[in-house]
Amino acid sequence: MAAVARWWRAGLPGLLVLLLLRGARAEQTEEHLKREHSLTKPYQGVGSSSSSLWDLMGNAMVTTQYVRLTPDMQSKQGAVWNRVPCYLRDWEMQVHFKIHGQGKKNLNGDGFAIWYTKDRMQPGPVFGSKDHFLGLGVFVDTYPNEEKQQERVFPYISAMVNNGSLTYDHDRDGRPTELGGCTAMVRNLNHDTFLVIRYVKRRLTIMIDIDGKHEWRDCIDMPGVHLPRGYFFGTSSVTGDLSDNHDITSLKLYQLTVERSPEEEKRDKEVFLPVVDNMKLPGVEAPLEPMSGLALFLIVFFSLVALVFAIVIGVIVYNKWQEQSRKRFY
Ligand SMILES: [Ca+2]
Repeated sequence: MAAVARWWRAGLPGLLVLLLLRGARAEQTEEHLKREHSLTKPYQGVGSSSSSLWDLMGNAMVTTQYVRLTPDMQSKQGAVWNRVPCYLRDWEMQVHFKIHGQGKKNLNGDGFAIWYTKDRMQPGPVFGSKDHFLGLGVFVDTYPNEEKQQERVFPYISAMVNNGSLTYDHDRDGRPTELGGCTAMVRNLNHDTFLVIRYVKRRLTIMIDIDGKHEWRDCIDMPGVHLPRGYFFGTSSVTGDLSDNHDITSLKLYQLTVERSPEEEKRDKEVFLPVVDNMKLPGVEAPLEPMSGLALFLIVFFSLVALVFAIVIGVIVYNKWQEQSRKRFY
């Protein structure tokens, strides 16, 4: 998969090469497709069967061609969440999506989010899902909320890792907490649009294929992202005064098999809260190790010794002082 992306980006010409690579891509990745974490046509049982692997929420609805998170109407909110927690260490999520509506540029909103979080099925203000989440959120933000922003062209894709303590600043389009991002003109296109989130050896890479050329374009590349295992994949969307159809054609989750050196094994050890290296997330100070019995004994012992010592010194000083004052008096 990675090799294929590199070949594509190298811009090799020729239809034959392209076809071969496409074949290789399908063959190579199909083996690792994890059906329990993938949402594909015809969305068997989604929203109707209790045995489905996916739950619908809010205004989300299923058709034969897509899962519509929100229709192009004001004040809608919808989501679809995987029921099965993901315990893979290295994975890739391919999102096939379509955003379209009547609104002219920048008169549409709000976009959608792709989640890998502990908190599933909880409506809230972050693209229709819970704020102060635990995990990763990738946002395809189609409406610029921050007023003075000439430097950033929307739609804009950004990512955020949260340990539950951070607030997504909606009025500033999440700038204070973003790991990175890129502009992506994804609305009202006639060709298919894709986004891929790759998480390998603690490196988070987000790429987009939105120009109809079957090429992945880099968007975010961030090493040192530590995400716990056992979180849930999901996607959510919200509309406000402005709206769009936010449609998910498929979510395909691939298991990636990589070899790790002993050092990498050590570096990639399990975490229980999301952490990003060299980035201060408030409230993640490591909890103090519970004190051992010996340490506690030593602290109490030396405190007592110090106390006795202080009392003795105090008594001596007091006696001396009394003696002196007596001398002075007589
Ligand atoms: Ca926004």
